Amino acid sequence: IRPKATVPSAEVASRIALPAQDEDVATLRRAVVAKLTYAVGKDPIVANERDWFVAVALTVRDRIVDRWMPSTRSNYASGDKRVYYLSLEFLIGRLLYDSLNNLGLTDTMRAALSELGVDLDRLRSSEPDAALGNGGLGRLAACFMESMASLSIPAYGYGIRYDHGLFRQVIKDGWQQEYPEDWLSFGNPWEFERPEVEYPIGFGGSVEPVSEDGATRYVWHPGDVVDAVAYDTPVVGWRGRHVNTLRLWSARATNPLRLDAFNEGDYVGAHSGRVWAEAISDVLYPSDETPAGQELRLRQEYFFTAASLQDLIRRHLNQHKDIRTLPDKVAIQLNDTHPAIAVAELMRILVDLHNIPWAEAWEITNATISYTNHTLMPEALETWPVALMGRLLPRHMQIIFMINGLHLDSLRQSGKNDDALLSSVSLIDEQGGRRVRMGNLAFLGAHKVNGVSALHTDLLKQTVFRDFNSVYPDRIVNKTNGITFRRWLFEANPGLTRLIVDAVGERAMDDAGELTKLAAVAGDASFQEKYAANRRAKKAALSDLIAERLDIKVDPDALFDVQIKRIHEYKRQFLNILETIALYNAMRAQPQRDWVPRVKIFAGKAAASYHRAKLIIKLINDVAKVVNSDPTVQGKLKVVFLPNYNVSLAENIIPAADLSEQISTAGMEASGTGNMKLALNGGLTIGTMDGANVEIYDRVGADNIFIFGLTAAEVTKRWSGGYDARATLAASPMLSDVFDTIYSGIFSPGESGRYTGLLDGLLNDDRFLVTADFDAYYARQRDVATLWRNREEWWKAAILNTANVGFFSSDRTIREYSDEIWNVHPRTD
Ligand code: F58
Repeated sequence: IRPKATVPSAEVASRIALPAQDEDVATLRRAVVAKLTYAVGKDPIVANERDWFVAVALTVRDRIVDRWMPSTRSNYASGDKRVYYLSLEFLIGRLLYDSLNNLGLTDTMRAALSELGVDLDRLRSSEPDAALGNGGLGRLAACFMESMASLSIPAYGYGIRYDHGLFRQVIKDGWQQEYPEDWLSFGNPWEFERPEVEYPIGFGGSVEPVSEDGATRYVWHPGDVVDAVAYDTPVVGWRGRHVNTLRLWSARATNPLRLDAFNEGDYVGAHSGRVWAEAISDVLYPSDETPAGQELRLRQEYFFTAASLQDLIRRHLNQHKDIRTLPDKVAIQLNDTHPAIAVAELMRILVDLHNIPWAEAWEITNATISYTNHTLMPEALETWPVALMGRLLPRHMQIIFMINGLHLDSLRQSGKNDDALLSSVSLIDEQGGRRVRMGNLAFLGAHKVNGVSALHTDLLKQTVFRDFNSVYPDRIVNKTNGITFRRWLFEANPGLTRLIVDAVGERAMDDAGELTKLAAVAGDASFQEKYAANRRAKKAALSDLIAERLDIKVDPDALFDVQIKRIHEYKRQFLNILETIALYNAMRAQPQRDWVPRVKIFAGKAAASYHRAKLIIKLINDVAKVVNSDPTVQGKLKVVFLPNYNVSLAENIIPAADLSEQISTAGMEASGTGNMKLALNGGLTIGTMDGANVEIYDRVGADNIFIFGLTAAEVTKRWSGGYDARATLAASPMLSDVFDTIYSGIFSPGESGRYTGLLDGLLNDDRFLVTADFDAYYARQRDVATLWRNREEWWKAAILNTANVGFFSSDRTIREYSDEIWNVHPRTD
């Protein structure tokens, strides 16, 4: 029997005093030494950097906890609605500076440590990145958690505490290799293990119909059960005003050891149950190339969704007693379809466990859940074989069939008999082996479905959810993504932050709208000089990092041209490297010309099984090798691929970027958020009219962004007209020259055919229209060089970017979700 949580009365709570919040250097210094001594168990004389980091993190965590308790208590006291953000990914990065800055303790802590002979900036690098996400989707969840805390919105993030986050990328001879990531190997000082918060999660087994009073109830008898154990990380908001909880689940076997097998000498077999069960929270994004991998992924999805629902319903019933009031007190946001099984699970809980009639249960479910879509790419929309779901989650499969039957019947009854429409809105894809469409399940189960940029939302309405949109015209809404300025400006670029505050005042740190006031000084020579000096310092630091990691010397005065994101064909790193080769050819043909010196910087990971993306990484590295050692382009062109891109590396690159590459095929990047981070830090965008680029363009103005290429509508037209890349190639001498250079084998000595497949692939089926956009991209890059020569105009454009992107604060995004989807209102505690 687990101890029951008690909710203290307001009177008792008010008697539990919490420590004072303003601290001086000496107090903090003593607190750190006490942690080092009593919690880490180390004498300051022998403590290493890691020990100091842990001591500092624990000291900071105490200060967060001091604010966590009142936040939680006031949530209970007010009875306000809570937001539950369900996400299979939280790409958090490091927390030390995030926490210190939000608590306003950075300077005090720096001074305290310096009295102890410890350098805070060096400690920072001892913290491993929490890389519990792949890319934008996971990072968005982390930004949202920070903004919800900053806006005092009572919220929980729910996800999985992976033992191993996103793989560590090593570049060996130009090829990507993947190694397991080990963020927990020295423990995690930010989290609290909650062994008492544990829920059984069933899989497989059978469903038994039970007749009761003339009605039939269904009882699921799972074949096996895994326990979900909670780990809590407090998330502190800006100025320490409010603290929310990120609750991540770890899988535990119900019977970790078979003693009989052990005693017979089968030491490995004795643990096999544990290994199977705990595989669920072992690794982020297991490869879904094999059926075993697919099954593990579905297990992960159900595991964390079911644990989260049990947890939030327990909390709701403790506090409000009546499950029928769920939609008044709970908003569940599904971050993509990964937790979409929540629709069936919530129905199961309501109907099977709480005896709520089906129709009422459906109303409750629909009013509680909402869903965010992050992609239009058909291959990225999740579906599960009916056979797999029926075996792993037999009751859920029945419920999904039931939902689908009622849904299709009601459409038919309302006169919508069109077969094409019915089959497109069905939860089951009947073509080529029956599969459950998780996007359709999420759509149907949600009262609101949102896209992540204006363009993406429009395209959702026109493409994947066209028929759904005709049936439920008010369901799809737009919520353009955002980023937390606390991390992506204040922490990553303190120099720029100081400049901003000096120019427009301290309020800019609380209200991103204040940034627009910077426009007044965009043309001011002395402000430009300071802005440029800050950039120069960040570029010098990045140059040092490049020298240290790659032994490549780059000139901090060159134009830093940056493409940092997952490596994917639609993001078109390929287009960028083709343009690099064209520029290289042009420089070699006319070495005397007055070229603008450029450093092409790439970073990003390719999915382990994505061979073409890995070949593109190899091509970038092969080009780098040739270009960087060619004396003809010395001082003019360098190519750099920085390995193991992660949040911390992004924090180093973004403030040092002059040019931001956002060059996806129009219509394919749902939003992008790196584009916002770079623009905020004054990197000018070269990009297509895709995702949030469109909205960045609207805000910074045509003169301060370099747009090129086909629009989304033109892309569709090109495809439908049967695009012929060979004809494009024949018409472009520049591109033909680039192809010839690669075919010649100069980038692949000893293996001249290494890139033949990649290039032929473009010619035979250029799905991402790389060849179609090449000439326009090359030309736009020359415009970039022209503006670069005009230093005043360049800096003016950069400052106007910083000034005009306040809209992309995730605080704005979260306010919109709160008002239009969740119906929650920021607290004022
Ligand atoms: C990204 N999706 C979108 N998916 O590509 C990007 O445009 C958008 O800005 C961002 O979401 C936030 O809305 C994304 O990052 C993934 O990482 C998938 C997760 C599941 C496995 C496959 C990748």
